[in-house]
Amino acid sequence: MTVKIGVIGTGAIGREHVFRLSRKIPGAQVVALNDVNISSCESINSDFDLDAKIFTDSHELIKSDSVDAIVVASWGPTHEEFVNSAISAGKFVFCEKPLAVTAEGCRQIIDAELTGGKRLVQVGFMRRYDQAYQQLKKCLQDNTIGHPIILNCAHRAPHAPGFGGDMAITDSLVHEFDVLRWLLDDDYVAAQVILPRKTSLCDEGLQDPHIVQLRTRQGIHISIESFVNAHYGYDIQCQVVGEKGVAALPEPASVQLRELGKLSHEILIDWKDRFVAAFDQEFRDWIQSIKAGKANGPSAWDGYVVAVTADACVKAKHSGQFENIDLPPRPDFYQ
Ligand code: NAD
Ligand code: ISE
Repeated sequence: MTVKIGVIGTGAIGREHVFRLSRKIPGAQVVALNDVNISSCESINSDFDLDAKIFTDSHELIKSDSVDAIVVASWGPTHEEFVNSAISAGKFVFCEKPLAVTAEGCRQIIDAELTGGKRLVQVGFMRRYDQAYQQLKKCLQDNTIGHPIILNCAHRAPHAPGFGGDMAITDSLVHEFDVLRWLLDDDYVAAQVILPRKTSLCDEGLQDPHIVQLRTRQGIHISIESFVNAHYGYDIQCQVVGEKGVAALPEPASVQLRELGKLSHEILIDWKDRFVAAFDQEFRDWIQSIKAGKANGPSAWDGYVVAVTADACVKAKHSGQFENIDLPPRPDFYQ
């Protein structure tokens, strides 16, 4: 069986996803494209030698009989509308983060899925599919370092063009918010944000870096440095301090060089290179789950928890205080 996919949003990541779905993922075929910028759909068809139907109306693409499942990779504020429309059409939908730009929007998507009685939504939290994070999780599950007590993490990017306001939290750190609760099998109860001296090497008026501190139900303390204009590279760190040892994400593989009086190895620059294998695996699993008839990746509930966490962090950034993260009980549907 081939899963016929319609992609909404063919900008930077939409284009990447079309490429991987049509060239790398068995059992998937991109049959439909939509973007407010029609020329980006046309260039995808010609660059990747596809014959996907170009829809000028996203909702027509979602309803089309020729489309089995939808990928939403348009701008964040449009996601909620398209995901709800896919649920109404009874179709599987993969939605890039954020699921919705407000926690209330995520909650309404959950309600729609619950009413339909079937899990249809997967959110694009691809770090769960990264081998390095999976190895770290296995180490914790095997109890190799005892109970985790403290996490020291960093999310550093070379530059953040177009980032304003609280986007370092709402656009980038959302990946940590998802992957760390998955890693620990835990949830957050409170957040505080510390604002160090600003780097001079970023747009005027932007606060960068931030230190986000999270406390979990189990009492684990998490500290995440978010530094999105760190210049030197794209560097994701996660170190777990346990009762009897320390476990950390392995560094991405790179040749170690001894030359000209130096010992060195490269640091990645682009998040796409760091997580390319994770994106591939995320879509392999998504296609398998569609064939099995039940979405099983990061769910609408996970998208909601991340939105609530991001809201608390933004509030904490402005208040300077610890802010509570209040979550309702998780519906059994998402267990
Ligand atoms: P982008 O601006 O390059 O592309 C977005 C595309 O959506 C554009 O081509 C735009 O024309 C189109 N679009 C906007 N409104 C639309 C509408 N109403 N209908 C149809 N098309 C519409 O942005 P991007 O970097 O590709 O990001 C897209 C989404 O993917 C964002 O939500 C972003 O947060 C997410 N993203 C996720 C990751 C990740 O690591 N998982 C990485 C990058 C981006
Ligand atoms: C980008 O939007 C992403 O989602 C990347 O994965 C992230 O690491 C990067 O910092 C964001 O800007």
